Amino acid sequence: MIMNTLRLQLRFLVPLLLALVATAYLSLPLMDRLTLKWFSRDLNLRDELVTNSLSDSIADALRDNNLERLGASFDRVSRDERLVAIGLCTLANDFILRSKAFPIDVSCAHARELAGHVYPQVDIAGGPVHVGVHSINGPDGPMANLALLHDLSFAGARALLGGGGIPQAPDGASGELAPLAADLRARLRDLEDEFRRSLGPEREWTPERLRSLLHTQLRGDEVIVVSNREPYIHDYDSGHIVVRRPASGLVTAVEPVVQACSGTWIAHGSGAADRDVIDASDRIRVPPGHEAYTLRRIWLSADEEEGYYYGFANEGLWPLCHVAHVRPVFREADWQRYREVNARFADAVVNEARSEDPVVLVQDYHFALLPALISARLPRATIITFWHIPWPNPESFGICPWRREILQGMLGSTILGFHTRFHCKNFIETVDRYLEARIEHEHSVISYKSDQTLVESYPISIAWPSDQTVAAWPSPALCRERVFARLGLGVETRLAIGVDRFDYTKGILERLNAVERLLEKRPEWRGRCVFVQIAAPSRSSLEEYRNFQQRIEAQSVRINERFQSPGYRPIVLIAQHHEHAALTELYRAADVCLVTSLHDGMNLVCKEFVAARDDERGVLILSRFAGAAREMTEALIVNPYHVEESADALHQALVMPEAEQRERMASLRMTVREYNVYRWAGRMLADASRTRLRQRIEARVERHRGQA
Ligand code: ADQ
Repeated sequence: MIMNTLRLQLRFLVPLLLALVATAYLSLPLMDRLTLKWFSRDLNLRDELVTNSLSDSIADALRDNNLERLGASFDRVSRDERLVAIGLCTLANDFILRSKAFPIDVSCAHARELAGHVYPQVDIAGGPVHVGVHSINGPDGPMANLALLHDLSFAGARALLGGGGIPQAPDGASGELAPLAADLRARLRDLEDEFRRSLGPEREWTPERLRSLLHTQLRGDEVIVVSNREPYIHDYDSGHIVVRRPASGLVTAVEPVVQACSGTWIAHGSGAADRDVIDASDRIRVPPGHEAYTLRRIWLSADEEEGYYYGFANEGLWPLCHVAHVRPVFREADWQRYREVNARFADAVVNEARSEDPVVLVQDYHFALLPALISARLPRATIITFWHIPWPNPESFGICPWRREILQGMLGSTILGFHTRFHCKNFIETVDRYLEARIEHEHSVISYKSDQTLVESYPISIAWPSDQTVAAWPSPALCRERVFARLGLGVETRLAIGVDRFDYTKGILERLNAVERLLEKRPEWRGRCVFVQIAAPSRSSLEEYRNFQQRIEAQSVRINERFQSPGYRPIVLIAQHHEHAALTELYRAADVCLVTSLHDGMNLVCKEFVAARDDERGVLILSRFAGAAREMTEALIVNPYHVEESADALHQALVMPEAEQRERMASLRMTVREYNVYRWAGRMLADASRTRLRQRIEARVERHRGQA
């Protein structure tokens, strides 16, 4: 395990070293100090990880005076083609142990001295070698030093370095630079790819880590978020102003990120009391009582909302991108409103920007045109667009009459994110089909006109609840007691739940069919199993949505009439928005949670359910057509169109032994905790910071070439 970790770390160490050497070769006038610092910092971080992963076994071996096993480990590790040798030295610079290939003419003292250099290298028989020396600490302080020697000559390093050796500041570098510029560019891309892959799950992402990333890699850069839905809605309730949180996966995911990095969030002001709480510039600090960032509200006329939001976005793009067999509707007038509203939000971004190169996070399918509009007016901005819903295949997308304009708009993004690789692949194929763009499949980069867009998957998630949050929750037993009392359920009842917006993509009808089939084929559950569906009304001004809600209501009544008995109704449908605490209570009270989306970019309800179950009880049934199914494989995965399969899964969940529930839930919880929303944002922002760095380096290379 330790050795695997070590090998993994080394894979990323060497490219970074190469980049460090390349940086030195090209000299400081070309690469600024920031660049050097960036490489060194990451190099040191990797070095520390390697040492940390070995230090326990070294400390144990020293304490037990058992060096035999350690020697074998050293030899095994140094069989890696990139690691020349490992040596363990006393604090007085005597060797305790060294692998067979450790060069005879490099002493502990020499290694320490070399490691202190800016370019810590030595030439040995095989070529240039990098030297790192790191302290091994025991409970009472430093115990020994670990010397790590890495080969720098492999994988074409010599070609890049022009023969190896310790890099010198080049005389007349400009003449030699031109052929190197292309190499450098390619190398930087490779480096970015490898570094991105290295940001694996080995360190947990937290708000602090995200904040530190913003402060170190984006160094206080300005962050602006744009979404249609606002995170806080002010409304009137009996003459008083109240604040509501919308039922929105996007808000659930993005809000903790903006809280972590402050900045400005631009969104449509949709609450009846929204205008009564803002300042003269339509701004308000939120969250109420814990002000951490600025919400800037944009006002839309009824006509604009009708055409842009309900029309083009929700009757056109939403069904276009979801395979839920509802026909998309595209109207010319809606398209015009969509274009106008995108332009209005672009104005707002430009007005809000305090610098010429902010980091702008564009959220979702309401703003496909926004990236190119921003890029035209703030060419140095870094635009990260995240598409929260699936991306269809090129044939399906071809239905949209303005397919080219949509794609052109999105390709104004510096980074374009989807939940899964599959959606990225569909997008790249769609661009390939409808635009004349250059696609570098290897790096997942699309070049269109003067813009380059990295298309990458960033699976979204939730903020993992802190220990304090969990400690404040009522116990699962108390939650169960309260929910059962409220719903009038007998103590022996098994409770299955569904939590969704009222949306035809969520598979609510299919879920009801599964409950009906279960009661049909397994009469033992009649009177003993209740399914509670919480559904927040959504987009109710659209006929499709009103019809859908009516169908669900009618279906629930029909199933209840069929199976109810005195004191028993199998289906409880609550068409209401719930506060977060009420949802947590329900998640903690339930035996089973059903997520049966017909198609879903990710789905956060399943992650919220798992996060709420610190008792490791409860069973998740999850549609294979939700993006979440790719990560949450310990759920009972179903095809929601297959009613028999879903009914059987429900039965299996209801009878699942406690030990199996625990095993599955513990594993699901580990996944959601590790792949949390800070990782989602952190990976995107880290990619943005590397892109910004690369662009700065490329601009300098170009300038230098121009001068040469
Ligand atoms: P949504 O389609 O909105 O999100 P989802 O990811 O399931 O779907 O998130 C719904 C959110 O609303 C959850 O946080 C849930 O708790 C909340 N919610 C649902 N019903 C509620 C109710 N009755 N009362 C209060 N809150 C309720 C879109 C995509 C998803 C993607 C997210 C995030 O469609 O696939 O996961 O964005 O990218």
